Amino acid sequence: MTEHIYTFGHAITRRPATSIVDGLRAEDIGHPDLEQMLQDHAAYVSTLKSTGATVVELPPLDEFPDAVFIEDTALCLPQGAILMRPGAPSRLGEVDEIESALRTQFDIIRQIQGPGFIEGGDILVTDREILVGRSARTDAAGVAELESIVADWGHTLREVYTPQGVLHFKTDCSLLDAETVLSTRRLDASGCFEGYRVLCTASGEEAAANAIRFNGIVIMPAGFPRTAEMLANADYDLVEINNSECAKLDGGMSCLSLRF
Ligand code: CIR
Repeated sequence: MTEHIYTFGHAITRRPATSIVDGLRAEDIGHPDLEQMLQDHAAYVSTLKSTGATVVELPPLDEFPDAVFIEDTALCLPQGAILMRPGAPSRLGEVDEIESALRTQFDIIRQIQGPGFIEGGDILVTDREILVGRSARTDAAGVAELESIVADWGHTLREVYTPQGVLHFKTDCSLLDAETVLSTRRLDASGCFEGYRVLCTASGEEAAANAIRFNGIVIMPAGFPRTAEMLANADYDLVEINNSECAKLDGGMSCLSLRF
């Protein structure tokens, strides 16, 4: 396969802990069931592995209920890894926990020092640029600090906006290939994807937008048949994974791994 930003040899995941019932959520629609989440997580890990990637599986962290959503703690780029500074106070300590795992994989590690905040869920990396959505978790100072780091590595960063009331930028979009993104209509309406081919989630299926392109496959949450059909018709090789439990905590396919 040609090398693209979605060509990955590695991923890091973290198993959900029993404390997952205390995870952050915008709206309480019931406690996640740990057993079901563990099953879904195992299916996710084996799907990543099925593409030939090596997957590091980190142990649960009971003191950090949201630590399974590991994507928010770092940004991994071909030149090195950058430790984030989560805007959710209860998640700040997750960064120290991921640092040691990243040190075994990356020679170069930089860190967002603050005072700004930024979470990985707000960052979409495409072949041509890094899009960062300001949100309730990612502020202008966090974006500016990331920009100064990635500029040294030759990346262009573009600041965009996460729709009001949406947790992260990537809650509402994913990269499908070098030219194409999957987006909700509300996010696409902001104009942030001008120059890309945009496929929009079916109405009522907005939660399907948090998918990931991982090597040859697109991993998406199960239960969104019209969006899945559209993607299959567009010739993407889909794997659907149950996301009922992570969805109770506003999490989805991208949040569950760091990919590099
Ligand atoms: C949180 O509110 O931080 C977690 N419950 C969900 C994080 C989801 N992460 C992501 O979309 N990258």
